[in-house]
Amino acid sequence: HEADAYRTDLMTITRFVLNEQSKYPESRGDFTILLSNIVLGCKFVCSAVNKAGLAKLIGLAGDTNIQGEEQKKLDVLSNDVFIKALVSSGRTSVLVSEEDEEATFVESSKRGKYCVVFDPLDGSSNIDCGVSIGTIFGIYTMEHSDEPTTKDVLKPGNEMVAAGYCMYGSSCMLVLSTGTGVHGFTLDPSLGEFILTHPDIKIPKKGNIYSVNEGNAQNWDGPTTKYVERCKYPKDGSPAKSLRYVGSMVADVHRTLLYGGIFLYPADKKSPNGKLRVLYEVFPMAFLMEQAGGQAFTGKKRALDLVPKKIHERSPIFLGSYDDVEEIKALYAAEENN
Ligand code: P6P
Repeated sequence: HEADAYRTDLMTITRFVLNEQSKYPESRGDFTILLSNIVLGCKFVCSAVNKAGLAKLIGLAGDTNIQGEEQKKLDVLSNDVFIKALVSSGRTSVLVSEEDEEATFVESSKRGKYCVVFDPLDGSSNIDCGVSIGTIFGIYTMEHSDEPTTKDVLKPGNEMVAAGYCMYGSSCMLVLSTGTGVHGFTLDPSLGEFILTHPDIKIPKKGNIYSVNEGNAQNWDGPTTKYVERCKYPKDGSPAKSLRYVGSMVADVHRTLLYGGIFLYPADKKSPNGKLRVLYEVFPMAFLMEQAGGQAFTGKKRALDLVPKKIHERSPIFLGSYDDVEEIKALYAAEENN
């Protein structure tokens, strides 16, 4: 009987990915090296986020820290860490970050075959009130060895080879898919390792939670208005759904993935393309939802079939349990036919 305190079959994220990659004899470990650098970034951000409150207490935040350097905002700091880790991995060529207006093109001596799109600290406006925030990332491969351009990342989400997020909350959890299902890893701070705690996550086929910012209701279009109405006043005698909205995408999507239901950030009159960004919010979460048996819809098409024209382009998004998204697809289709 193994002592509960020390399990000996520790499946760390690195071992897990090595096992996955060993299925591809031609793989040279590049993806494993890329991922280990993303994991390093997540560990750094986790530690910095957990100290954020304290940093304010001991005066590290604000204008200068104890070294008298300009104390960077956490999202800028996180971005610097991810950019440096990804460039120095020697496995990337193009990087797109929510924090940087322009894409980063890696110098030729350090180029690799992957392109990474990411939001280093999504929901960072929530840090000061202790709400969970997260890093979101998606990975494309480079199909050529010419000079990299933004064309290497302005691709449909259905060409992504991997996607994931790391949620900095009561625990630090990294949820990842490399195209063979979705797996959750929890950081064990005593080991400094992400341990496989949620193998092969599948989203319930139908849920009883809807997640949307009701404050935008006056600007919604017909199908979204009808759908939310149905959640609150079901016609078929079923119980009304519960509303859960954190306002931090990683937290709302993580709950949806584990408990089921639907997350909506619809278009509205003020923002015809909604608010969430295609490359590093919509695509990675849509990739994960499909891999977990759910789906993701833009109001017009399957989210992963979108072809972005600009690296910070936005799109409306409806994602979550398969049956719940089917319902809103039917309402948009009905409007299309009118
Ligand atoms: P709203 C956070 O600012 C964010 O980018 C996502 O993490 C979150 O889902 C969304 O915006 C919340 O937007 O308009 O409801 O505050």
